[in-house]
Amino acid sequence: MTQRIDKAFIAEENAKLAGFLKEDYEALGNQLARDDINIEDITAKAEQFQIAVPSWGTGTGGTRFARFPGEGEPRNIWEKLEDSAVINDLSQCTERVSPHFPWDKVDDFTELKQTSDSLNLKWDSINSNTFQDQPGQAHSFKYGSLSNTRAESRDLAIQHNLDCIEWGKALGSKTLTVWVGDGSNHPGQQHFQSAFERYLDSMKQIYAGLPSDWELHIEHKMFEPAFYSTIIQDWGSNILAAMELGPQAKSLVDLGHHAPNVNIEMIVSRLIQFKKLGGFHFNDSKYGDDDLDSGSLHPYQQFLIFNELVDAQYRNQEGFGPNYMLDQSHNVTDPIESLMNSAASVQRSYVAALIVDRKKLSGYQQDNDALMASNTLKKAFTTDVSPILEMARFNRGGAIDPIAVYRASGYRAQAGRERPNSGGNGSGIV
Ligand code: PSV
Ligand code: MN
Ligand code: MN
Repeated sequence: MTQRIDKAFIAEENAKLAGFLKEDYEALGNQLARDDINIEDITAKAEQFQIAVPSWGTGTGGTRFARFPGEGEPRNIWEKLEDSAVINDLSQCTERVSPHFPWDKVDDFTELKQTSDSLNLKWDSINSNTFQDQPGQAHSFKYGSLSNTRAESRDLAIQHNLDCIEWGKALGSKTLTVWVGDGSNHPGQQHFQSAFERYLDSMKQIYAGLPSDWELHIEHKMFEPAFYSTIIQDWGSNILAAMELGPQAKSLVDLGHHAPNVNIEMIVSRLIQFKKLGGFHFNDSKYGDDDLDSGSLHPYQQFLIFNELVDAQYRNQEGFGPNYMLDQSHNVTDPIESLMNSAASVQRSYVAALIVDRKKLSGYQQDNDALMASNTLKKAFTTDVSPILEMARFNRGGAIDPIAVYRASGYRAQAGRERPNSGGNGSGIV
């Protein structure tokens, strides 16, 4: 097993920065105190924040043109867990891993659960995969899975999702996330209503197999792989499906799955209002489903989403408690570094949203003072909350500077030696 990063080593590296952190934390504490914000309260909340890592994100991603494998990539779910443990040891906010079946090949789920326990990791939402055929598959998903015109293909897709629930039970998960690429590439290829009816009928069968304490998350995406129409193309179709299925069905928002310029934070607000916000796949994008690192392009959008989330949290909105997860593809960076950076970026948006002066904001909204309302949000967004994030990690035994500690540890080079024949991320994406 690839050597974990030693706790003593993390402590040694932290000792080099602890003095500076104390100074910066004090300065920020004084600044926040002017607005009656107690920095310790915010840090305590930051320490509670968790965002799941996708198992497939630990391998190098790629595009349909090429993939450039990185050194020492994990070759299987066990090695993906090792890398996930390193991410969590340093970041202290990623204790859950979200698996993708059958990309993650598992014979013995009890053994897998024991391994994750030993690494202090838990399991987040189970992702099913009916968007590609597996070797030897009896009935193809070429023309769709849950909405296929042929019952044999639909039944296979339904059964796979029911299997995912069983595997998830063994791992202690409580959520199934269903994303399908079903759709059409040519006008006229598909009868929109009949296809949606078939999809709903299949989803009802999956919903019927859901344990009472589970949720079923439906993920929408505008296009790709279908380039003319997609069955669950936006949050409208998504919430319709979730409402049709019942209270355990909710919508999942992947930030890269909307039309350009769509107001995602407003979609989030609507879903919250109707108790249908299931969770998130965080990433960033410039053109489409780019799966770039979270907050690397649109940190303000990410903050505005958290502004809605924190607002709902403070209002104790009924039925509110979404799953947070990263869903990214790392083509040119070390996936461990990108995932640590991204988790911290999302956590930063959360913390910045916590320091929004909500009383003032509400007053400005009431008085239609657009400029001051906007400035209230901007003030929180532009406050550098880094010392809070650093202190939260430090207090929990993580790294003040996760990337620096990771690089100094030599973990990647060691993984390269121990995983000589890596070169596949097991995701099937090339
Ligand atoms: C589809 O683009 C998606 O966002 C879904 O969440 C899949 O499970 C994942 O990407 C696969 O990378
Ligand atoms: Mn996604
Ligand atoms: Mn996607």
